[in-house]
Amino acid sequence: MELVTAGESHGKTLTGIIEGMPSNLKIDIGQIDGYLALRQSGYGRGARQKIESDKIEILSGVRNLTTLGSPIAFAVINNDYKNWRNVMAPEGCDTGLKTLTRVRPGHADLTGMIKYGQTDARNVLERASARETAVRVAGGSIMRQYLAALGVYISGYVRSVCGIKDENNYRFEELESAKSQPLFMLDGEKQRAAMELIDELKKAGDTAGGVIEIRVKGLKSGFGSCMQYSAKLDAVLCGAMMSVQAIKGVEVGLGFEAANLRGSAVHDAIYFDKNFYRKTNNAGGIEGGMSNGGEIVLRAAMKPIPTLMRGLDTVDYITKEPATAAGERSDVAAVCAAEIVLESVVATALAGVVSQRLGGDNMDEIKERYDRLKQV
Ligand code: EPS
Repeated sequence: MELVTAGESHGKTLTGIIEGMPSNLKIDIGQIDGYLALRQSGYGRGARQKIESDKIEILSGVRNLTTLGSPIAFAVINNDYKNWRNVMAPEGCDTGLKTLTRVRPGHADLTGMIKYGQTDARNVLERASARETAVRVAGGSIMRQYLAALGVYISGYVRSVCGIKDENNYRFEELESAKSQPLFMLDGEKQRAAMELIDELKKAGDTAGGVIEIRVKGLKSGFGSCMQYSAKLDAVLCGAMMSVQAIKGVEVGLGFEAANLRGSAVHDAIYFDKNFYRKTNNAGGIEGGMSNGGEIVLRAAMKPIPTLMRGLDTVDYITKEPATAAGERSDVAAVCAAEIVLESVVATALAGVVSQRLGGDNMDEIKERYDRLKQV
């Protein structure tokens, strides 16, 4: 099962197609729209979010709120297109408008212009923009409903913003309450400090990143593979997270911290009492490239957004003269958006892994196969 996306940031619409979704999955459109709204929320977002009000429009593959087993096509309309028609229209427009040549450090602008043979970074940045994540959230929310039908749930929260860190550990059931917080943080004091910092950065025309933790509960053991490198579950999930705009680092379980500790302090000892069990989950639910039945714990580091209102030093692509990088409007921080996007891409990647192992054409068949799996 996979998701393909298309669409430019200020184009007509973002679209997605899911291939391989089985039939008879009930679709909750309200829930999908809920995640789309959450992706637009969060302290530190910029002016664009006041223009957009993202909703999914399902175009095919679903009848009477139930999947048919055919490809599911869907769209998220860009409200801003009406203001950009004369810049972006596929049928003809003025490509001399809204050109960008003062290439922004940290963006796709410079390398993309050379690679795609462009003299205007607009032709690159429109697709590289994180606006594309709206349709990944829409698709990921459908994938999430497939996983939930099997009892697999995904949640997460923001762990740090620009170095202000929450060092606490939380139970899975506590995570969902983060979504009603302004920065999706669970430590109120740290969140207040982070909001103050965002206010300061906004005044200074600067930006912030952060660390996001994503957890998966209820996945049975044995998903992924120790037999072929490309099928390792950690490789698949981390690859999906790294595909999100602005993500520069990922870890599983103890992650980078494991490198500082001895083996005896890292590996989760195995016990038996009717079933196998562990007292710790430093592995983050994945051993040997396979889920081990424990909760999956993933973290991702988001770099500060590279469009700064104050503009960084750069060079104009055409004149080759020193310049200040372009910056019309920008988010100061988009860590909440990234949290929802990361949950969504993990859902999509995991649904792919699950469907590869279970196969099946309709949901009853798939649930039966999942229930029969031999467990650790
Ligand atoms: C983005 C720039 C901003 C962000 C955008 C990502 O858009 P604009 O150039 O229209 O002001 O708001 O993100 C979204 C529109 C979104 O929905 O997340 C960029 O350059 O990546």
